[in-house]
Amino acid sequence: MDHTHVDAVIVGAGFSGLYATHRLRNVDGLAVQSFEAGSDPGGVWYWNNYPGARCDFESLHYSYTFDEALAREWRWKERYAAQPEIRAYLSHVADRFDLRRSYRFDTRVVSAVWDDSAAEWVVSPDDGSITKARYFINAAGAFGVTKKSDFAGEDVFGGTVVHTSQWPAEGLDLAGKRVAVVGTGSTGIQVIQTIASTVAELTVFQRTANYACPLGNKPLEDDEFAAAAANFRERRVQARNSIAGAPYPRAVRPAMADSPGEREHTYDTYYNGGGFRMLASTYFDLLFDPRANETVADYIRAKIRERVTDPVTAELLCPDNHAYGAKRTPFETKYYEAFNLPHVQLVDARSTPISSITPTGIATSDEHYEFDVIILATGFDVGAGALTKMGVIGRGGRKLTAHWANGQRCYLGTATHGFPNLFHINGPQSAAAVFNNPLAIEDSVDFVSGLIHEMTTSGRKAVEATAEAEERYNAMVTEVADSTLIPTSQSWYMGDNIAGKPRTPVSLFTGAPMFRAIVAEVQADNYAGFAFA
Ligand code: N01
Repeated sequence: MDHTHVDAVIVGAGFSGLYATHRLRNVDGLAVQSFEAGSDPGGVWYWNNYPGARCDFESLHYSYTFDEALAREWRWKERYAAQPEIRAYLSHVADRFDLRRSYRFDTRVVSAVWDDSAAEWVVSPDDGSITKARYFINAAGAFGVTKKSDFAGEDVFGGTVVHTSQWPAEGLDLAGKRVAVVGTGSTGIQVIQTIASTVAELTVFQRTANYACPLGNKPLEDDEFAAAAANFRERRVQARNSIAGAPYPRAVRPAMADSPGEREHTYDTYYNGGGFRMLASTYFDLLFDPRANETVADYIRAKIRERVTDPVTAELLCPDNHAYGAKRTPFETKYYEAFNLPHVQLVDARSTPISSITPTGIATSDEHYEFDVIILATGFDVGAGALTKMGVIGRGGRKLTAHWANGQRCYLGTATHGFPNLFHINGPQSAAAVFNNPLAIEDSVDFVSGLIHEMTTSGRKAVEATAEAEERYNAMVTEVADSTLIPTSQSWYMGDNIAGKPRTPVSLFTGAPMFRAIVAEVQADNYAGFAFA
C-alpha cells in the first residue's frame, strides 16, 4: 500500500501539538505530519466550548514564551481569558507559524505500530492512509477523553442531554429552560455561575462540595499589558522558577507559625487575589499538614456561609470530606451567589444519589426532577486516555493498554519502556497537573527536540526509557504524592473518578522548579534512564 514517509508524526493541535509541529519542523528542520481529530486548532480549547469556559491561569502567563514578538502582538482582553479568545490565539499561532499545512484536521489516528526492523512507527489514521515515521509524538493532551456517563437512560430522555466537553459547536439555547447540571468541579462551577441568570430553573446535583475561591477576573488594562511586554523575559524566567509555573508570590511560612488573626489577614490578602495564589502564596504546608489545611478550609467555609443566604444550602456547599487542594482547586465568579436566586436549587447527590435519567428528567434515590436540558459536567478520564484509544503497539507486539494495565507509567512524563521513539508531551506522571501548561508544554517539547537531536548527531535509530528508570521514576512519583494530602481525597489526581482505573498519581506533584531540575539533570547525565539503539 502507498504510504507517506516523514521524520515525525504528531497527534494533536492544542498547545502541545502546535508547538511540537513548530519546533520540530520550523526550528529542527524535520519532515512532520500532524493529525488532529477536530476541524481546527485548539485541542482542549476547541472541544470545551461550554458556557463560561475560561482558563484559571492568567492569560499573560498561560501563553507561549518561545516567541517574544508573538507575546507582544497578541493583546489579551481579559486577565483570565475565556475559551473563544484562547481558541482564537491558537488559531493565530497556527497561521503565524504556517502550521496548518502540516496538519490533517478531522482525522483521527486509529493505529500506530512499531516496526522494529525498520525502526519506525507505522501510523494509520481513519482516512485510510498510512504514514511511516521514525518518531511518534503524543500531543493529544490529558483531557481528551470524556468520562463515560454513569447514568442509564440517556437515550430515553426526551430533552437534550449534553456533556460539557461535547457541547454543540452551534451552541445550545438555554434561555427559559429547566436545566440540570450534574457535577461541581471546575467545569460545573463555570457553567452554573454563567447560566444561572438566563435559565428558567436550574437544579444542581452536587456529590462533593468544592473549595472554590474567587477568580478575580477583569479586563486586562493597557498598563498591565505594557508592563508584561516590557519585562517579558524576566517574567517568564520568574514563572518557570515558581512552583505553579506562574510568578505568584511564594509562601515562605508554615500556617501554624502564625496566630489565627495573622492567618486570617494572609487569607484575606489572597482570597480575592486571583487563582492559584490562594494555594501557592499563603502557607507552604497547606498540602502537607492536615492542621494547616484545616485553617484554610475553615476560612473558605466561613466565606461560603457569608455568601449564601439559606443556611441549609450554605452548609451543603461547604466541603466536609477532603482537604483544600487535595482535589484540583476550582475558581469562581459569583458562583455561591447563584444559589441565592429563587429559581436555583441544590440537590445533595451524595445522600440521595442519581439513579437514572428518565424520559422526562433525573431520578434520584428519593425524588424525580423534570428537565428540558441535562448538562453533565462529570469530568474526564485524565491522563493518556486519548493515546490508549489509538491502537498503539510497541516492541515485540506489546499493546500499550497491556503495558499500562496497572497504571499509566511514563519516565519524566515523556517515554514508556517497550515503546521506542514514542514521546509524550506532558504524558502521565509529568508535572503538568500542577504546572502552568503552556510552559510545561514548551519544556516538554524542547526536551524531546533535544533527545531527537542527540539521536541524529550520534547516529542512533531508537531510544526508549529503560524498565528500571520507569520503575524508579514511578516510585518517586508515588512517594511524592504520598508525602502530600492528595491521596487522602478521591479525585482525578489519583485516577479515582474512573471506575476500575488503577489508583496511580496522574502527575509528579513537586511543582515546576523541581521537575525542571530533575529533567535538566537527566539531560546533563547523557539522558540517564534512556536506552539508545
Ligand atoms: O471534572 P471533575 P471537571 N454523580 O472531575 C461529579 C480542568 N479544567 O470537568 O467529586 C454525581 O473535576 C464529580 O463529583 P465527585 C481542571 O484541571 C480547567 O469539572 O466525584 N456527580 C465532580 O463534582 C479540572 O480539575 C479549567 O464526587 C458526579 C464533577 O462531576 C479538570 O479540568 C476549567 C458523578 C467532575 O469534576 C476536570 O474538571 C475547567 C455522578 N455519578 C476544567 N460523576 C481551567 O480553568 C462525576 N460527578 C483551565
